[in-house]
Amino acid sequence: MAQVAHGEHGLRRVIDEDRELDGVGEQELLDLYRGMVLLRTYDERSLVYHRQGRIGTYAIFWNHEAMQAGSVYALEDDDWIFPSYRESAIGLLRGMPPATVLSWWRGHPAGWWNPADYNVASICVPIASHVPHAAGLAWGKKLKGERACAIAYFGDGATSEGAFHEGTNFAGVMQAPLILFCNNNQWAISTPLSAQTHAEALADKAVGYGIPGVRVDGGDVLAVFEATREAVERARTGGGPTMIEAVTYRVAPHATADDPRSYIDLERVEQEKQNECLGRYERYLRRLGVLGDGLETEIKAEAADAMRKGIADAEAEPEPDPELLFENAYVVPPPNLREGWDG
Ligand SMILES: Cc1ncc(C[n+]2csc(CCOP(=O)(O)OP(=O)(O)O)c2C)c(N)n1
Ligand SMILES: [Mg+2]
Repeated sequence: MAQVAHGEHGLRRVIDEDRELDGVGEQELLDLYRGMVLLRTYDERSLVYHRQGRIGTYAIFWNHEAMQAGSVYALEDDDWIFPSYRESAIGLLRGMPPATVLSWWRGHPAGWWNPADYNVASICVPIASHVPHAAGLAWGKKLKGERACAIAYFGDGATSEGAFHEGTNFAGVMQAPLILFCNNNQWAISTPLSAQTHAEALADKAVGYGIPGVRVDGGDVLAVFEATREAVERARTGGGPTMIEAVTYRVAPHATADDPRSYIDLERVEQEKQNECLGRYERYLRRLGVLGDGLETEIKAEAADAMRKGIADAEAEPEPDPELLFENAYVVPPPNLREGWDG
């Protein structure tokens, strides 16, 4: 395993360097591709479903698929995933039905899965608050002598939150088998990275906690996979946590409720779109002769079918009982709530 230097600033790349990875043959390359296409299809269809009023506000992750699929592909099924809202559909890579995630965005209780069914924790909306949870779970795995590790996903903005620092410090001190995966898309809603931090690189924050920090090109699915595979190996062999900063650029609005035209550089967005992660990977696979028109069409049709079924299943869910809202909120419901409800 390559030794990762503390504070490595250059972005690791595989696709643009036309490198091939050990242990990654045609089958593995295509499995990764299927995962990316599934995520991309989920994302693009979700935007349409939102516009049609079939799901609520939705956090778009277009051009984040390489970070999500590349890192999950380096895990085993026993390893735990802690997603933020940006990785809402990451469970699909573990066999979660699209209807479950769509139900989450519909605010329907069918969207709350049992985390132990997939080793995927609940989607976290309060920024960085899942980092200490992930550190605790990873430490627990170590205490029990289990092989599994955990990965927590968060954004560049999350690195300014106390919970990120507490969780990262804790993981470092306990040498918990944790991967801290930062999707640095350079925006936190309308706050640019330059207003977020004066640090040269977000990966440098790990160094202060005695943790290796690695920077990768977040649009290069194989570079993400390689960096995560090394971090997993480190975690499993008692080497403790690793922070991965995957650098990319947000080319979509923060969410469907956002209009970035008032703050973003639209020329830069257009430029970044030209090199978006799925197209970049497709060109690589074509260069290798692994992907052709027929297979691409087939894989995309499969994903589109899965989404059609997903939205149909989500919409077929019976209306939830409004009492559920209060079911887990109070041990003893206040009398005035009961009166208001009944009357
Ligand atoms: C604790 C907390 N504060 C504020 C918010 C409101 N909020 C939602 S998304 C967001 C920006 C987060 O940006 P970043 O961490 O870069 O993640 P990205 O959305 O870019 O993936 C903010 C401030 C929140 N959800 N939680
Ligand atoms: Mg961000």
